[in-house]
Amino acid sequence: MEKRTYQYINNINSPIDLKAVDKKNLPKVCAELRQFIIDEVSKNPGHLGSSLGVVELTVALHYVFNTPYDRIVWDVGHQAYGHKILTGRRDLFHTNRQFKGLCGFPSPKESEYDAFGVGHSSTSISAALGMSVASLLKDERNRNVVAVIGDGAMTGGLAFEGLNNTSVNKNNLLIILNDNQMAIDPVQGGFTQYLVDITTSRTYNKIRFKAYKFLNKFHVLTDDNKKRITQFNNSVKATLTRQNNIFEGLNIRYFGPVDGHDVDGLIRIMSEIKKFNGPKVLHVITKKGKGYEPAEKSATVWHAPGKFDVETGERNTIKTLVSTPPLFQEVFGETLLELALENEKIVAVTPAMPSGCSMVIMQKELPKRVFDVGIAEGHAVTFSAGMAKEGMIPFCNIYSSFMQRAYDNLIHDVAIQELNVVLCLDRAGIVGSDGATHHGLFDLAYMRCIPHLTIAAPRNEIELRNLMFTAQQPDMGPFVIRYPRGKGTVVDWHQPMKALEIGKGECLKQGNNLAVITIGTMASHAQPAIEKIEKEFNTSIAHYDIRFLKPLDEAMLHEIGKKFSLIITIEDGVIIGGFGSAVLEFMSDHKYPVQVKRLGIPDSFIEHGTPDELYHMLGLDTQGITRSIAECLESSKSLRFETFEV
Ligand SMILES: Cc1ncc(C[n+]2csc(CCOP(=O)(O)OP(=O)(O)O)c2C)c(N)n1
Repeated sequence: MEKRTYQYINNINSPIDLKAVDKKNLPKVCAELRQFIIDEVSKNPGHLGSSLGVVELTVALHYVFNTPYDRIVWDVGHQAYGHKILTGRRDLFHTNRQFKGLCGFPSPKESEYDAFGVGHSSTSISAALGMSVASLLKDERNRNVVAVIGDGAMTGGLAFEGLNNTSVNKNNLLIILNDNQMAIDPVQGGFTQYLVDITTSRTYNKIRFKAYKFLNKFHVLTDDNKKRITQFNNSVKATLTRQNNIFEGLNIRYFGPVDGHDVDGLIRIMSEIKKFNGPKVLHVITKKGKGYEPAEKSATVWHAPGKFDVETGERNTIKTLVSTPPLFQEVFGETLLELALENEKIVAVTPAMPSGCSMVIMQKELPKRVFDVGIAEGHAVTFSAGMAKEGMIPFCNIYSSFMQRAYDNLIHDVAIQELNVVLCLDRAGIVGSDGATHHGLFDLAYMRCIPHLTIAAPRNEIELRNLMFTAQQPDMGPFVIRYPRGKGTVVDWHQPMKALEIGKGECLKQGNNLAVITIGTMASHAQPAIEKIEKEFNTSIAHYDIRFLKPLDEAMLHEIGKKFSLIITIEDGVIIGGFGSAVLEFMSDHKYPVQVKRLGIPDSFIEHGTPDELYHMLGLDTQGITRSIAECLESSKSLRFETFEV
């Protein structure tokens, strides 16, 4: 690819530089910014379509507002690449999402321009409202706070809670609703249709904007009469379109819809509405992937496309002649369909991730039994509980870190009632370049303490299938299956399924000097380490796969407690309260005189990087596990080492 020269953005190192650009040249700034994002993301993968869609909006925001004093809170933050590039991070952008490089999401630790840390959806209105209210309390009346939220993120309950609260607190919040009719997959739900409806009443919207401007000019748009004006607006709107404006109904002034790719128009309207006190919404219509044809045509694929050729739009999908193990996600998707074809009680629920978790496979064949409920994890769990109460068997697939949103739904709506919801936690463990907000490291610890749950972690694809098969059998109660992102270890995975005994682990290898107990796919990290130590030091190590975190295989743990004085537990989750803690508690409760060394995630948030880099850093790759086993053996004096290099 030819090296491009950028006349404008190469000289923009902060929004002050941007403000120095003549307004008539801003479309050129936008074109360069867009090209820069495309070039960089083609070589160093990340989110693409969303950032392309908000290029003009980003430029306009930094042109109009006085950042970082004014706060811009990006929802999710996957669309903030342009923001990062314009706020002093252009030259570092090639490190985006890499180990020790820029974070793929706004992060206040990285820049004062990143007003609030994000990664999970639908937080922007609540956070920005809090900031706006705090600013008024501190008498910083001239501070503007802007929440930029997509129509996908608007489907999350938290966004509505924020809206509801916005109307009662004194604040100056501006909510920019970035409406592209897409989440990762097409946006689902009534609200998206509602946005289409209000978008079509342009004449009414124009009249109202003019009225606002007029009233504001003569200082009659006070807080006292604002409510009456919005109510009047709503009644006019109701007469004209037989529909109320939901924002105006909540006492939040609504502006728009406006063309989100007209940078000049955006600047004009933002400069205007900035003058109005009180909460307001600006509805902006954009195209996801704008300016790059393949991304415009196929927004789901180009949400996060991996590496690609800028000229041809060809994506770097790995082609190999050698058979490799499939992704856990593919196995989940294929197996779900297979089971659903046999068992008509099975339904599938996803909070807006049908492609990511491969539920699209079932969606294609059995669309009536697949429910994309929007970016609404709490609702997904309670909705599944409702279906289970009526005798269905919902497979509710939620990414492990997003499941944190639905904790009480799991306890209150599923576990207490012992409902047969099969909760499939995708992306458990280290996820890689999405980083701290997305690693699925807490689930083992936060699930283990909930009564009535069965919690399992397959060590390979065949076990995933067997666990799914087991979970859909009658009267299983709440059943959690957590598995990682990416490939497992078994190529020939498509074998007949069989039921597994609940709470039964497996001894993968007998041994005498030390017991290693792993959970899930950590078995494949440990296995070569065990072989290496055994070979080089003439010792014998047993390896057990616990498989079920709950109920624990007590018979197996008694056997281990009686036979060994040294145990190493290995998990891809937090050490505090996780699987290793469960073993430690068990050994203590049963008074076994054993030393339990727990390997897992320490008490800190893990940043972004490739899984290999991160597991290496954490000592959870084969090399690190080898070292830990050696150290353990050495400290116990059951084996003497003069030198040991790993
Ligand atoms: C709580 C939570 N659930 C799911 C996701 C995954 N996710 C990231 S972006 C996205 C779509 C967001 O859609 P929208 O807000 O419309 O932004 P767009 O990508 O269309 O610009 C989803 C579902 C997330 N980040 N957080």
